[in-house]
Amino acid sequence: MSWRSVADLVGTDDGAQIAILGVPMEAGSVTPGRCDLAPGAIRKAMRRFSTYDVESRTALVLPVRDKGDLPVRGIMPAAGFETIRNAVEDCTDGHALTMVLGGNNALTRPAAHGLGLALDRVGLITLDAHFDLRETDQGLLNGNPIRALLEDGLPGRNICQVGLAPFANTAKMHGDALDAGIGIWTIADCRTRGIEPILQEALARIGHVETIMVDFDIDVIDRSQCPGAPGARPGGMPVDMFFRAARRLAAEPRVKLVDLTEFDPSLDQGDITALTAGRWVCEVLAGFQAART
Ligand SMILES: [Mn+2]
Repeated sequence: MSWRSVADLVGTDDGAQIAILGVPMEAGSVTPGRCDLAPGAIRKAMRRFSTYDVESRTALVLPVRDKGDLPVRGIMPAAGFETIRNAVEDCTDGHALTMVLGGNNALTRPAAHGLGLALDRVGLITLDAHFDLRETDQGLLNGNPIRALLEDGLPGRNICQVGLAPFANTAKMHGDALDAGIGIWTIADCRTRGIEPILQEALARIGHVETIMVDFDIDVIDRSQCPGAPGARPGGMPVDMFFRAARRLAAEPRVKLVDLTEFDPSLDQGDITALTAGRWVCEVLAGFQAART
């Protein structure tokens, strides 16, 4: 007898509480690669997970609406803005939780706008090794979505950044983040204190916002556990901590939108990163189901 896989939850039911949307954007990456292959690789990996979680003794049962992939391959982030914003808005209008499968991290800016709210009512939590605060004078890239959102009017005090890595950012970016009022937790903070109290603190810090987006840039994960992310480095977040963060954040009622970015299947080894991304889907579904149904 074959088991029921997480891919079997996915279908065309418009009444589903959860939607997934593929955003295969690759253009505008500081290091060129093939992030556009990730939505397909993640959907394929989902077939390799059972719906049953032996640890919580529960099975995933909620249907998931697959909204397909957007035609953004080869399109620069500035040109793809409306396509992504509009499609994400269509998802967040009709579903309690939308999961965006990237694509590079440039998609986070248009996706945040897809919540359809004034940005002062939106909170953003990033799990990322980087501030993503590169200047925008050379155009929109995967290295500057947070800078672009600040420039769009997202208040810095509505942003929390978790998992920042040493020797992967600049003093200027750090100073700008502090000046903007962004909440900052380094990877050492995560290791020393554990991820749960940090996420509690982050959620409390943005207690004033109505809706939250979480950007999961998989380059936050330790490189040995995430070879398919060009920006991942040794000393990053242990992958089990990443999974616990996904489950906890998906359980938060204000979280309506999550993305997974920077997975480049062409760099993967032994399907490590594909299976990590697939497990991320499982954890998000588990967190949502446990707390919000
Ligand atoms: Mn990033």
